[in-house]
Amino acid sequence: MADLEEILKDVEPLVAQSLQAVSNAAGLDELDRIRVAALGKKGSISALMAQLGSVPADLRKEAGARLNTAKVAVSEAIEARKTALEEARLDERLARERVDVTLPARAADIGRIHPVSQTIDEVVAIFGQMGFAVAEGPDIEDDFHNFTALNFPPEHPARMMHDTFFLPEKADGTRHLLRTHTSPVQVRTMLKQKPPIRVIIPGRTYRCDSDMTHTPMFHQVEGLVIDKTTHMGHLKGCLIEFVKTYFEVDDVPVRFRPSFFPFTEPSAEVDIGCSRAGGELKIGAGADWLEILGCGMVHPNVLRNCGIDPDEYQGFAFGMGLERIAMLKYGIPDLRTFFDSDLRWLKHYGFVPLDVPTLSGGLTR
Ligand code: 2NL
Repeated sequence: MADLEEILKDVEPLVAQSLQAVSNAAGLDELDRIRVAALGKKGSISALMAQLGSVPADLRKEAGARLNTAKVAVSEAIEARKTALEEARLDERLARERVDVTLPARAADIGRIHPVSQTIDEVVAIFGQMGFAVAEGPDIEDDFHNFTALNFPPEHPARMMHDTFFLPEKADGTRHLLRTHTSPVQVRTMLKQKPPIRVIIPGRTYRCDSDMTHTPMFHQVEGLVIDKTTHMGHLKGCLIEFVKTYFEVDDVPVRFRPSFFPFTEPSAEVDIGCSRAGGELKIGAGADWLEILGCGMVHPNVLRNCGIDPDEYQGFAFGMGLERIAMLKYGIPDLRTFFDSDLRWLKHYGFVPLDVPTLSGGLTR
């Protein structure tokens, strides 16, 4: 009569040997070989199980239970070791592939921001800080929004064919046009929004003009402030603040020179001090003046045309050429190169995309 201990004498050493091998396993491959050697189809523990058939019936149940316990013990040890090895492998990989997300971005060749876009971003950052919102409107306009509402007299030369791009005439005799300034967006803003209003409008503008200093498409930024007591002092303070911040100079002389626009009264052009010593232009105190923008108090006719009562409200407006102020700040000598799509030019005068202009972080780095 076979006795139970006799049948199972090999089990304990086998389990001990397997557990030892498992805890010594240095890698997942080795661990898998140990699993196959013990629990695989031809494994040592599987071989013992296969002999259960020849165990006397009265001992078979107990022998089976003991063998199963052995199998579970080895199997659990393998699983635990596997988890530990996988975690160690993951930790090692995480350490090896660690990325320092606080490092500055590399100025890799991911393109450049065009100086016009950079200048728009800077202007928006400056006026944004002063509480201005950005407004946009269509490039294709009608006569009312581009001229009539802005107090242009019917025979004003700017309305002429040779200054304005007109679209083909429609059946009713009217024709659309490419906006000659961004002012129609201010007209639209006043028509749909109750004062107080504080907006700037950067955008494309079009004039039938092309020579050394003019391109048929160029960019403007205009600003508009309307409230009950807005006055010329606000206009001056606002624009002086802009000039100092934009050109990054504290002591820049600013001069307001009387001028004329149909849509403002009084009107002024703004000059800033500069020096041209040795052929190099420097913004700031110096012997020369440089015109940079036009401005004035919004004409009462314009307010009326836009549904605002000039006896209750008044405001100021200003406009400047973006390419011009970009050329002055960044020393770009030729306007027409802005629109050549020359990659070498863009590489030289463009800006790295991740250096977004902010007043706290600096407009330009
Ligand atoms: C310039 C001068 C200017 C304005 C633009 C404006 C707009 C409205 C009403 C009144 Cl809706 N004024 N805009 C005012 C003064 C000057 O631009 O030299 N731009 C390049």
